[in-house]
Amino acid sequence: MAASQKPSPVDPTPASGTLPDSPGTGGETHQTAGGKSPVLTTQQGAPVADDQNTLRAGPRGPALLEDFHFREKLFHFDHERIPERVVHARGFGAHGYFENYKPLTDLTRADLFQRAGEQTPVFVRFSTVAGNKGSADMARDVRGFAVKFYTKEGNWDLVGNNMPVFFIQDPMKFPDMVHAFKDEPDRGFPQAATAHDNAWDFISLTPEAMHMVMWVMSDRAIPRSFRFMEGFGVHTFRLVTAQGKSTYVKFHWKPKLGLQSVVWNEAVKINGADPDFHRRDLWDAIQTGDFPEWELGLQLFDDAFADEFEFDVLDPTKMIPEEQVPVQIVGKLVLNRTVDNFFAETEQVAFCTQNVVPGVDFTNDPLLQGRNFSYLDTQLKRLGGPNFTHIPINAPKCPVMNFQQDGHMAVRNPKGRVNYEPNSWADAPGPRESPTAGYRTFPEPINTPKQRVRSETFADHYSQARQFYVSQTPLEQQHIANALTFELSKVQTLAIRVRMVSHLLNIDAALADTVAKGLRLKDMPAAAAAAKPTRADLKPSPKLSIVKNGPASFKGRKVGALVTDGVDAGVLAALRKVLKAEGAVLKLIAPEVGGVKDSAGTWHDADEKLEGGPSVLFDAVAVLPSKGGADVLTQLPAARDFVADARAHRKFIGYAAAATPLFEKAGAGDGIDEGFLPLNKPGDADAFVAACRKLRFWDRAGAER
Ligand code: HDD
Repeated sequence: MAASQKPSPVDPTPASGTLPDSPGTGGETHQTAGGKSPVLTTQQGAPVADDQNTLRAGPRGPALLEDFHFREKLFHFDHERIPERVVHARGFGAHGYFENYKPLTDLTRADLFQRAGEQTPVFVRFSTVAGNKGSADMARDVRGFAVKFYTKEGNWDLVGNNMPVFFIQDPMKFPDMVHAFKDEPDRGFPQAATAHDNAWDFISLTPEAMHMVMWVMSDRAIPRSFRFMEGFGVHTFRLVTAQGKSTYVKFHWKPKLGLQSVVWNEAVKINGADPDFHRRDLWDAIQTGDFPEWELGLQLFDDAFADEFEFDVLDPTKMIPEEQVPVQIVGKLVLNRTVDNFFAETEQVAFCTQNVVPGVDFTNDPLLQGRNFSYLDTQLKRLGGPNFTHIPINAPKCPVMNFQQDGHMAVRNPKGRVNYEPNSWADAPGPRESPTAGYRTFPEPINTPKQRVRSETFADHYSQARQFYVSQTPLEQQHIANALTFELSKVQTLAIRVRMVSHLLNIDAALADTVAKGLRLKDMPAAAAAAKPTRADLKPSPKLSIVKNGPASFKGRKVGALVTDGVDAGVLAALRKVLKAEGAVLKLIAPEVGGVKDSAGTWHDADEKLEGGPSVLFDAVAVLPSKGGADVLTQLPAARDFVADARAHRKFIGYAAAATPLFEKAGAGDGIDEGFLPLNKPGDADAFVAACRKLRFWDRAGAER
């Protein structure tokens, strides 16, 4: 059987396509139940005759060691797993491009920013931090927002988060922080949660964490979708021009669809109803052509600003309010392609903060400097050797020319005799460095003693925590207090709870009071000793609130319509039409997954059976039973929960008049407020969808569940 050039069915990276095709089995096919299939082979390409039975001595005899197909199959299976990331293990990636709006030649020589309209391929991986690979998406946690730009002058990795600050100032503390946050070592739980003693013990002994704590206890830590959250490069970086001029920069990603989060009770229920909520959302959006977009924003400043700013721009626990240094939009990021293979791309992608390109440089932020060591180091363990840059998802899309060679799994091997420089091989000397085209580090003068110290300028731990808190709407402040109360209520050691409240007193007295009451502390502790007093004069920054920075439309959001047989055909059609025009999605939820027949006798397949499609999975709901259908729904606990949760989570609820008995049964009967909108005739759909643009009816009376 002759080998052919066609790719074999096991070609690991069809999309990236930089690996040589495996020879396969000559493209021979077999007729099978599912149509024509290529012939199954071993990894060595030998065709397989029987993949159902091991080779054995007689039908009931022992297995034979000679069975190379079985041994190879099991050997490969036994080695399928690679170590999961020590943090950010659970992630989801997608391909896309970055489009530069205008030349930034005055700011940076980075090639991707030189020409208007130029598109640079990117791969983005979103993640949670603490949970393992199989944990649920909606954990209260920071979200990773890592972007790999495949530029013409090498890969640039902007490895950010959805929060602009971090817990610690010095990378020496990173292993302690991560140990404390993850599951406790003796018991192996809790999973993907900081609501336990070790986490809060560490936090309460680390005052520099207080600003980040405010962010993580806010609704930023339970985003509705990756598509509706911001991203931040966190550290101050440098942009450097061809002439060597440096400008400080903070990188921002702004979601085109505005910000949105869920409420905590929803988050808890989403984790049960759909642990893959975020990855499914991103997958569905890209697969249906609703490509998520973010704009890249730059906060630019110079040494003069850095000197006069209230905080040290090298301190990663501080941010620069947008009101102080506006964010300038310079380009957009579009995610338009899901991966072909999760392992090959999302799992094997290796982000390294040290991956910068000419025109982008580091600053002396100590955390950034520490990260530059850690990321390269971790890939060696995770991906098994120094050649992880040969894996297609990590390989630059520009020429790679150097004399590094060999090592495990070397795929990109140079030809010829020369593997060093300088050399005197005139005919093929190989690559040489270029002082003009090459990367040049910004020559920042350094004249300072070597020492292990924390800069005095990093000492104010509470002022920006307060600024974040006072920038929130009252409802968002309540959510922060609730989150702190919940997390600390899971802490079994009273002294830790008390210590945390003593820090909160330095942030906001009312917040400390609410949490202390929520925990029922017998006595209010004294405020924690602070190296610097909290500044109450920092102006609130409206950009820090999610509610104040919501979307302009209901685009990209989902309505779950609970329907029964006899649902009004005209209303359903109108709702579908108006939502489509808005760029939103309608999902039908029915008592049975098969679907329902509408009032005109038309059949509609259901997207979810009621029990599998609770209202927590949607941004707004419509409750559209027929009269007879309402009698059925009132008997179903899941229908009552559907309504009760939607109401408690302050969602907009469109409803047919026939739904009223269900509302009563769900305990929502006398609470029909302006967030409930009638959907009795086709013309009602416009008003309902217009209301949904506000996302939630925050004014609804009564506490959230
Ligand atoms: Fe980190 C992964 C973001 C501080 C060490 N980090 C990782 C990822 C993101 C971040 C998004 C996942 C990348 C992916 O999807 O593969 N990390 C941050 C941010 C930080 C930060 C925004 C602070 C500003 N990290 C940080 C410190 C250290 C690390 C201080 C160590 C000194 N981070 C790692 C790591 C990881 C990682 C251990 C785990 C897997 C990986 O790198 O590739 O090296």
